[in-house]
Amino acid sequence: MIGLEGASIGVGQRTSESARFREDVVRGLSAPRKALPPKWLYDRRGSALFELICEQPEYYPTRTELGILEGHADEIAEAVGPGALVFEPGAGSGRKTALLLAALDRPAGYVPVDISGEALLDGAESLRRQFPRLPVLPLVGDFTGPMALPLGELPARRRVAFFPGSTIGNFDPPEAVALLRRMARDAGPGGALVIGVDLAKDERTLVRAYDDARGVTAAFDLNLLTRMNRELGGDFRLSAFRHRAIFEPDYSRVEMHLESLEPQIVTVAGERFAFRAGETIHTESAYKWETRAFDALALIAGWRPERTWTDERAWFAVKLYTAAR
Ligand code: AVI
Repeated sequence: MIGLEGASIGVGQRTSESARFREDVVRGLSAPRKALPPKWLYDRRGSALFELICEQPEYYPTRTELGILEGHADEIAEAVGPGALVFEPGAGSGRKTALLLAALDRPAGYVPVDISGEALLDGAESLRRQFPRLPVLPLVGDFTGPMALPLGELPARRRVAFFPGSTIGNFDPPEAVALLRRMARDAGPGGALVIGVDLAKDERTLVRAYDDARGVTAAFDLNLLTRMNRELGGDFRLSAFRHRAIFEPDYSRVEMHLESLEPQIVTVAGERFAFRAGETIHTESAYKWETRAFDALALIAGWRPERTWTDERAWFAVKLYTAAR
């Protein structure tokens, strides 16, 4: 991780990033069930496509969470209390953050954390314009890895992790616990967590949300093949794969897959990988939680449930936790 005084990613970090991508691709495509970590979906085009997904009529989470934040911002702010330092792992477009920051009583500062330095700085700049008196201190780093944030140096009444968007749903439960535990450590004693959690609901709604009629999610998923072609010298033919969204009730999760439409051999990262017709690369899981089950998960990670705000259909929850010990 790099402090943002210099605000640029060094060559060393870029190199190790691409080495990690290569490693994940070789390992993931060599496995009996091919799979890749979802974080690689977010190159520049992937991130732009994700923003577009959020505007699709079928993709309810963004709109629903924004509605909850808008409707309950004052209550959330009151429960968080004055003088909070807000840190946001994987900071996104900033709209949700702005809603929270605007409602909070004299927040001590805002620390967005993201691996994409450029997007991070753009977001930070926009928030500085909206909140000229608020210290905004962006940090470049991969929040999915074991990094500790240097937050102790910043004085605050309370440190608050803000993790909206149901990004937690993209982690398998053991990884989710590890991530929440790191947030608890970063928040420290008396810290809080405000998190967006997408809730379990009917299969049709879920599958449509991850396979929209305009094909934006399909383009987002297939873009991973384009990325492997460009960055790892791959020869994936995009027309030989299709995007699929599948609901797995046993795991209460939607899975995104890239399905090979024919038997084929693909070369990428200097290695050859055979695909059977119908074989898939599992590119993302999105867990859909029951609110109580999520509370139990959070408790394992050191967070005590305090409050839950939801929409009228109970499709999405914004939850507040406090550090348990
Ligand atoms: C970022 N994350 C919470 C999104 C989700 O809903 O799981 C990513 C996404 N993938 C396809 N559509 C949206």
